[in-house]
Amino acid sequence: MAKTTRSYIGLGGNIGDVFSNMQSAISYLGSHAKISVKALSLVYKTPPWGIEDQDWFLNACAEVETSLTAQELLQQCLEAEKQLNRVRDIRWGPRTIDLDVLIYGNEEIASDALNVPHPRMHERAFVLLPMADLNADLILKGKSIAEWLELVDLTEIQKTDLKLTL
Ligand code: A4P
Ligand code: MG
Repeated sequence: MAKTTRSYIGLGGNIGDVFSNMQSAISYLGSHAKISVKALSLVYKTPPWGIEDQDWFLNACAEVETSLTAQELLQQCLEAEKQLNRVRDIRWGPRTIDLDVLIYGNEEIASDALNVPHPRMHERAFVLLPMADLNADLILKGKSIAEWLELVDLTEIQKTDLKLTL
């Protein structure tokens, strides 16, 4: 592979067999010649954030190395969602699978189409906890993932026994 960038992808969903959808999304990304999936977090069961009147989510994160640009990587994530029959209707609403590009190297990009680091990740326990499995020392907005994690409410989140595979 040419010069690669380390990136972190957040996976979440609350409709249907979310674990199977997460695994399929990871396989889809990993099958791309320019994406190598390096590590996977544990899978967590998390209370819905934003719109609370919906089922609980499963959440996880993946560490990848890629020679794609951030925009191309997002495109692959959106393609994976499409393959898994994601229907977009309600913002923050129920979904079969949601893939977010959380971090792309040290790049800071702020546009509607692509915003990295993901603007809300540091305040979301369902992102920080799986991110800490992969890289608790990673610095985001001046604090490590471990430090951000101390500032959020983890009481309701449950670790599952589900194991994603590379
Ligand atoms: N977009 C911009 N930046 C990015 C990025 N870094 N990664 C654009 C991915 N997409 C990005 O996304 C809409 C558009 O955002 C994309 O087409 C892309 O061009 P979307 O996935 O259709 O919208 P969304 O996910 O409904 O909205 P948003 O604001 O991304 O929501 P979040 O922040 O992803 O929250 N509760 C729990 N417990 N667990 C969850 O996983 N997820 C959400 C969704 C709400 N509550 C949750 C969870
Ligand atoms: Mg999203």
